[in-house]
Amino acid sequence: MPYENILVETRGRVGLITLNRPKALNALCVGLIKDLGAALDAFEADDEVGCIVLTGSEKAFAAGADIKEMADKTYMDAYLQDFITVGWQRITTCRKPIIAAVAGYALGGGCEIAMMCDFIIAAENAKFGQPEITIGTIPGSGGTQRLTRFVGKSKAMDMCLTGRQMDAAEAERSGLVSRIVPAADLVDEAVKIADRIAGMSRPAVYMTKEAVNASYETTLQQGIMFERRLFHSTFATEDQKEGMAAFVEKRQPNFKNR
Ligand code: CO8
Repeated sequence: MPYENILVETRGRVGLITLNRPKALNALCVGLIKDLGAALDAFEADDEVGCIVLTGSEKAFAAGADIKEMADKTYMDAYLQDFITVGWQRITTCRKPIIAAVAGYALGGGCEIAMMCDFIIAAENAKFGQPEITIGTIPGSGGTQRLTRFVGKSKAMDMCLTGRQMDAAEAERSGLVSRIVPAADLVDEAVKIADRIAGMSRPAVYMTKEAVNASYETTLQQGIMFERRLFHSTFATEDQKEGMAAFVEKRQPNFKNR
């Protein structure tokens, strides 16, 4: 399927989506969000894809929602169109893991999209921020909520109230990103990590993702019980038998349900 605002390819069992609106620093226009949703649908349906990487350019992962597109919206437009909700949430409903590989600017909606992914790998030049306040609005796609959960209230409040940017080192220190890599290696490193995940048992991958995500939505005791039930259920899978047999036999596992 041809896309106008993104590039899509597979590398082995990894689906790679590259945001591609260079003239607008990958500003997230409606067409881009539609393309992204369609690409995720296609990868989700493809059994040959086990993990997805979402990236941008070296200068910008995404510089936010498209300001030119939304500048003249009225309250009624925003409310009746359910602006933001439609399309943007597709990332959060994907069962396959999505790694955000961020170089350059991840601002506003760009930072929010990165935070919707399962984890973030940053290039040394990555810059994260929620600058909406500088243009008279506030984050609209989870920025005030997810950033607070990642970095805590003090830093999230600082970022959202001042609009300042956080560099890669601060983002890693604060728990927003999982690793930093040289900009030139970003996509290759992200694909390597995604490939490792894509080689695991798919049911175990899905269950891991469901269990970690549950920790945001529930109490510790309920989360632990949810995890326990999923853990028990892995003993009904062929891949658990294969994984543990391979360990005992000192060989690599050959998972059936990848
Ligand atoms: N929207 C539209 N166009 C943009 C955006 C954007 N967010 N960001 C950059 N561009 C365009 C510029 O207008 C410029 O286009 P042109 O050449 O036609 O004038 C081109 O990209 C290059 O940008 P700059 O010349 O500004 O490049 P610089 O290197 O000088 O600066 C910056 C880079 C610092 C990233 C700067 O472009 C900037 O501040 N951008 C805006 C950042 C911002 O405020 N983002 C938040 C937007 S609001 C938001 O995301 C709300 C999210 C709510 C949920 C989503 C709802 C859909």
